[in-house]
Amino acid sequence: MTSSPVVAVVCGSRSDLPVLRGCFDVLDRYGIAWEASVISAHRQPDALGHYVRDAEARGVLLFVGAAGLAAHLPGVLASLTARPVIGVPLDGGALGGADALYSVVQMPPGVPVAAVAIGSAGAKNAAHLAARILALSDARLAAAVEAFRAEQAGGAELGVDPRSEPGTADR
Ligand code: AIR
Repeated sequence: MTSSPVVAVVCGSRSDLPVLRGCFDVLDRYGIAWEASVISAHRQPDALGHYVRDAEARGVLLFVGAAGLAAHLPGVLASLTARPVIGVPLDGGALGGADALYSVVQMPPGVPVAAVAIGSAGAKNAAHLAARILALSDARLAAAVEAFRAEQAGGAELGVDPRSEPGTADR
């Protein structure tokens, strides 16, 4: 990325990075400059505080926090910054991501986190939501969001024959 990042994606472990691929791809598609870091709110709490202050000073406008298990990273990010925080709960353990979802979504009043779906759908939607938030003050991005919506709306298929779809015969 050549321009200064406006979205900072932070995840709790290197093991989270593969599922975040969709987030980075969507940010790229919108032409949003982003940076990614691995900082655990539990394992590296001091580093997280330093990072958020530095990122804000460099012009980051919005944070995405992604973690599994007891996923406190988005909430701690929201405690450290007044900028919008989107939280992505990840499926990383015995509870199938429900543990992370509850950890991300059940924030106390006054410390908001915009929680998205568990896993890769949420990772992609974190980027789409970031684009919509940033588009409020960015005409180029607003046009890109509308272009995506139009493209997606063009995907409707009328009169499909479900019997010709592979893998549906035994359901
Ligand atoms: N995690 C790391 N620190 C705090 C939390 N909640 C999460 C990571 C990852 C999971 O714990 O976000 O989803 C397992 O991390 P690891 O490093 O053991 O693979």
